[in-house]
Amino acid sequence: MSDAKKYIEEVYQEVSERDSYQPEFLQAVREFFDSIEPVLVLHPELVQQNILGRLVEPERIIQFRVPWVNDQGEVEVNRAFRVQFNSAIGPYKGGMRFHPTVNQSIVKFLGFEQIFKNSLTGLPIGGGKGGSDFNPRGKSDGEVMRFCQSLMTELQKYIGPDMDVPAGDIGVGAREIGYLYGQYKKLNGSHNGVLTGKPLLYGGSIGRTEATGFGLVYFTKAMLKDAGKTFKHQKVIVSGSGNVAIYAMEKVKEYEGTVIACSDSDGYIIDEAGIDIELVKDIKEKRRGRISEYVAQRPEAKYFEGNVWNHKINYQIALPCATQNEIFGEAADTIIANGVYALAEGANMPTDLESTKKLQKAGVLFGPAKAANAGGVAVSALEMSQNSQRLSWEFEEVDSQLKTIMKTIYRQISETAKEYGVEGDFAAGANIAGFTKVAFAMLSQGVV
Ligand code: NDP
Ligand code: 2IT
Repeated sequence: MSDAKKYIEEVYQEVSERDSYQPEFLQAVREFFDSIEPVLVLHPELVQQNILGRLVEPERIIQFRVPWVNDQGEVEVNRAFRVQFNSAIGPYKGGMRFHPTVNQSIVKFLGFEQIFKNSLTGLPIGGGKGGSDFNPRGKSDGEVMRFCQSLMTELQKYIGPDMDVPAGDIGVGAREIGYLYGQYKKLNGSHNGVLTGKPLLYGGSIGRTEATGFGLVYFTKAMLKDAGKTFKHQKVIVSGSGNVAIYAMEKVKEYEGTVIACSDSDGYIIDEAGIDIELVKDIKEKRRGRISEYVAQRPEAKYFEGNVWNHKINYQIALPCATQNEIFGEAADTIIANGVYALAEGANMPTDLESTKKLQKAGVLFGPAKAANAGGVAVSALEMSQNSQRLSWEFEEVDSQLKTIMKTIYRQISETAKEYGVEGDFAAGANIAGFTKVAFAMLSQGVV
């Protein structure tokens, strides 16, 4: 075992004892640690300065109470977090997630991966993430507003346009960002770029809503091109039917692929004629309904309960865009048997470790989340630039920068993989390329 490998295992042992109750966080650390040995072999100073030991410990975690009054006049209490993971290359940047499963392990895995994703964008943003176990499902606009106001009353003490800039994630879209921003402004008396994903009326960037989904497809297109393939006439399954999924589907359609399925947390629809994206938008964005409602208006489509990745049907490209570990157990075997040759992660960590290995071993082109879904945060950083300039760019400007960023990320991770002797392993390429920049920034700033 090399000294570098020994060091990696020592740090992993330490973190797995210290955070033994945080399985998702440990999963993200394990996946990352498994690729970076060659960097540490080349640069023993990173070992000597204990960069990994410092990386796995967030600079700061804030946990707080969010009390609010529901429509029945009862007082409810939720728990919220902001993890300010690493600010070596810029202010903390990352989304807020509202979902009943949110806990410290979830925000730490997301914040940890965000460090390297943000580094890959080439823009000056550090890694952060936050969220709450608040469940927006079935809540009225008034309840969501009161919850957001209470959350921001506390969070505003710890964020700022040059310090920490939250955005959306699962359960947090334009409505929630609007309420959060309104409360921040009321308490601070100033308009500034403290949140991204704002409505266009006051500082939002055109193209941010579409950015993660579009960016995912731009990334995938670059990955396919290298393999001599395109989206044209390919059948695609997208999981989820939220922000990322909807705009991924839209771009796949523009590139002449056919999306034959999408899902939500209850089940999925198969529509072999091609998903009617406007109908999905109407159900999920406008009515906040369930994907099962789709078949009432498209009788040729079928609804199934369960996980779309276990469905047996022939298709070529998989774009998981729902949540962590949605691809587990037998799902990877089914995906491979279905004829899939490319999978790119729109969600964060949607593929568990074992499934990732299975897919890569079977020769499936694998686009890791840190690279493939970086388009959202990249356009968030462009929103920060526009806010600082007090300008709004046109859609074409934002979209063309997004395209360039996604193509550059693909090139960077594929070249890095080649350079480090793991050609075609884009997950390793993303980890190494994302890590190198952060590690040397930390090194140059001393022990802080
Ligand atoms: P949304 O809240 O808009 O949509 C989430 C979708 O995923 C919904 O269809 C939801 O179904 C489904 N989903 C959520 N949780 C689960 C679960 N436990 N099991 C099965 N399905 C689930 O979120 P986004 O589209 O913004 O986020 C989707 C993924 O993309 C997340 O992993 C997020 O971290 C990641 N991401 C998001 C970015 C962004 O800019 N928004 C940027 C980069 C990554 P239901 O309606 O039933 O809850
Ligand atoms: O996971 C992610 O990159 C996001 N949810 C977007 C973060 C952001 O700051 O736009």
